Amino acid sequence: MKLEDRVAIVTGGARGIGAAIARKLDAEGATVAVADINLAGAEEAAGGLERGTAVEVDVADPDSVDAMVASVLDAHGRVDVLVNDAAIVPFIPWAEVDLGHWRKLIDTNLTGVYLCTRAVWAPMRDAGYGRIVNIASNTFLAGTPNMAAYVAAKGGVVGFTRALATEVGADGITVNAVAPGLTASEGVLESPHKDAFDFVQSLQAIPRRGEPDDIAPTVAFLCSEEAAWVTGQLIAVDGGHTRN
Ligand code: 4PL
Repeated sequence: MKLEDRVAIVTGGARGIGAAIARKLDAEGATVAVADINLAGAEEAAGGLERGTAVEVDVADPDSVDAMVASVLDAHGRVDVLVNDAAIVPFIPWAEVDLGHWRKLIDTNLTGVYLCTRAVWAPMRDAGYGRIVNIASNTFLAGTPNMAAYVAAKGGVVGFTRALATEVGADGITVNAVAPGLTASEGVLESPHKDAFDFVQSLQAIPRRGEPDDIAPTVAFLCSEEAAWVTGQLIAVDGGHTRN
């Protein structure tokens, strides 16, 4: 298997795309720490895995993030893989965006990626090995409406991915981003985004609904040793909705 003896953290792993990623990394042999602000959800998701553990984290809170990574290092002795999936997915017309919303989205969706990455970086550098995969969004490529702060944060995630990759490549650490399109996660299905599936399907090369399990294999590849020569990249995984 691709990830035997590897320890992975998946933020936002309690449900949706993060949970699908946690299942796939587990199936490939990794020990997966399911890290989520919803501890009960993380425990349920981890309970369905071969080697899953649950840990609570608010990715926007530096102390919470540092404690989460410390607990994973304490339990497993290493962190080989970080998947930054945790994010808020809003549906809010531009006219209703205020500074509070803007700051909250940037704090969670962009600063959260920075904080989690910062917390795993030193152990990865010391080990001379690491795989960081940031879950961006094809909304950054498409300019999707009703989520301006989200799209801005995801654009920031792509920029951070490119810049960090350059600085940590010599330490054996790769940093990549995956851009899912509209995906039938629990969060999307309980939001107004669920009404966009027909329209988005009409733009895709492959005319069906994207599912969380459609995203996970590309993430798992980037988390594997075999992806050693791929870094700083953004890969859209969206049925051909966008191209970059
Ligand atoms: C195309 O990342 O990529 C809606 C909601 N539509 O969160 C997303 C598209 C949404 C998306 C996304």
